Amino acid sequence: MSSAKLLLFALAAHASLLASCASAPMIESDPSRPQGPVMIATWPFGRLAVDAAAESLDAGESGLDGIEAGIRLIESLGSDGSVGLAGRPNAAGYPQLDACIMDGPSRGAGSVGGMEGIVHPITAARRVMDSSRHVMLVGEGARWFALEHGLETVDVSDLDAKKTAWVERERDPEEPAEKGHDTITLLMLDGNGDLYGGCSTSGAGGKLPGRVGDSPILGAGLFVDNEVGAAGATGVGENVMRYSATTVIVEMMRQGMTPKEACEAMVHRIAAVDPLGYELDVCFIALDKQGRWGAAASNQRFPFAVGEAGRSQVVHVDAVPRR
Ligand code: SD4
Repeated sequence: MSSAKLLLFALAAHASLLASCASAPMIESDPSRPQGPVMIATWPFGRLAVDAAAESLDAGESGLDGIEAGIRLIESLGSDGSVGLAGRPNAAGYPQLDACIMDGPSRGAGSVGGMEGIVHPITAARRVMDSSRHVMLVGEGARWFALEHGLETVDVSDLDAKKTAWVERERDPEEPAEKGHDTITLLMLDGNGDLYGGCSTSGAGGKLPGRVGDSPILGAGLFVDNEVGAAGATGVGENVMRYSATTVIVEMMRQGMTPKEACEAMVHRIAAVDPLGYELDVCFIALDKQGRWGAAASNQRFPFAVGEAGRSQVVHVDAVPRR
């Protein structure tokens, strides 16, 4: 697929999702809901991932297939320009992509970091899990592995044009540097009560080449424990990875907190010690073994998507009240 085509998809998807975001109700999970697949995903575009994952489950595919299908869709659409090859380029003008996937029942995991030119990093991460004896591959090695496994790549000349445009814009003092970032993180409790998760991002716009964020780091951007629950992060990765945030959220759920309480406690815990306090820019989502879900954000209204009882919606939490 050409990167121009990816970009067009991205713009169309973003426009339609902005509408659903504007009306997102503030909501918490309903503990009386019927059992069945439950999903939660970051940002309004997460709803597309939830719906695609539900379709995959309906077609008889596994929970892990559902996670991969949901995230692949967002990688193709480019979300709001921050997932997949339509995502934000690094300081040298190329998108370097991060992704990981975790399989609760087998405790399997696969991850790629700083990978260039591969359309579906989530599939590369899954291949690392399924077809190698490793958990994480980075940079050139991740790209080589993905190509060896026949994964889709792009016309490099497309990327060169994008790079030139990016570098020219960065050098132009009149143009504000493009920053920003988002991540698709999708968590699922399937009908068998097993947990799965995955995430994918182009990471922080304008990042240094070689910078890897929290998203592909197990226990930072994503953690799945089939006994307890799953948690995912979005926001500035540097503010997440130092605290092993998603591992800690899962451990707090193990101690009896609800997903929402655990996400909020993690924001407070980081804000209490981090020099940035509540200006951290981190958001968390979590889902437990009972199908309860919740989220918290440090410094912003955080919209996210939920799928349960056969329907999906975009909801939101406000920034946690500061202590
Ligand atoms: C990163 N955590 O690379 C990702 C970016 C993100 O909302 O999630 N932004 O730092």
